[in-house]
Amino acid sequence: MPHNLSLHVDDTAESLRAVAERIALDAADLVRRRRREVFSGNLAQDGAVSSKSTPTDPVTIVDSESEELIRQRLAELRPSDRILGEEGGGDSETSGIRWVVDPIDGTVNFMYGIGAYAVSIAAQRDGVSVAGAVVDVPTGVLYSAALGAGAYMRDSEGEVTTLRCSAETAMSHALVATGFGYGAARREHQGQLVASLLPRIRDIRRIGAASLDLCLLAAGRVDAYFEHGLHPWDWAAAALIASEAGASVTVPSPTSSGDDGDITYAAAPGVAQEFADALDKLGALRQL
Ligand code: LIP
Repeated sequence: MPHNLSLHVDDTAESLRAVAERIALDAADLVRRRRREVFSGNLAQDGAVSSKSTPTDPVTIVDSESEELIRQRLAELRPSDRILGEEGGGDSETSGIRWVVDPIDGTVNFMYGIGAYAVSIAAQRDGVSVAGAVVDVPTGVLYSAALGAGAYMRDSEGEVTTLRCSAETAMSHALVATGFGYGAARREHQGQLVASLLPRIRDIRRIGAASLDLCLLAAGRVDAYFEHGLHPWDWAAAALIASEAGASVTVPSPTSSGDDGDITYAAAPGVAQEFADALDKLGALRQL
């Protein structure tokens, strides 16, 4: 059911966070319901799935339905703001307030029924994220932040927890999340990079959704994250959540697209410098 949208909406970060939360929760409700209707196990209705940049880069009708709902709600609450969405696009202009939307982050997981996909909505002011919400669709857990006001997690029972990164101080003990692009050439480079990093860290986790990777960092469930070639909608909300939880976070420029191959990386403060130095020594700070 749509959540009550009678919000007093001004341009403060807290007000924008409330809008992002409400709409992300509504979109997550739709995605959860529509998965039951459109998929039977990992078998989709005819015509429900197509591909984008490569045959293994999917988009489903539910991605489009989720983004349509998000755009409708934003048009009601924030009619003069710009929107950039994974499926519907948008202008690259970053001045003023721009909403950056991933209607389903982790679409492959969504298709296969693997419980790690999210709705991500961020508000940016002049290209900088000032509010963001990520909803873990299968669990209903909401991650949220406003610039300078901290980050928190609200579980499906309504329990609210302030998010703080882990206290890890040794990279050799760090659990590191990462992800891979859809193009074969970039994947080859990414695989070589992971192989070089693996002996230097505790282990790798490949969750399959950048927004959830960064929220896990914010919650102290991984100690660092890196990935090349993310689009703004992958990181716009969760990078702010991780930063407000105390992580050191580096994101591409707001006008960078995933095609540029820029790196996004973030780490708990105790391992951030060592992690950044290791990436630099491996040549990973350049575009892949
Ligand atoms: C996904 C990212 C993830 C990456 C995947 C994919 P999508 O986004 O969130 O980090 O490793 O390859 O790009 O395509 O599911 O919205």
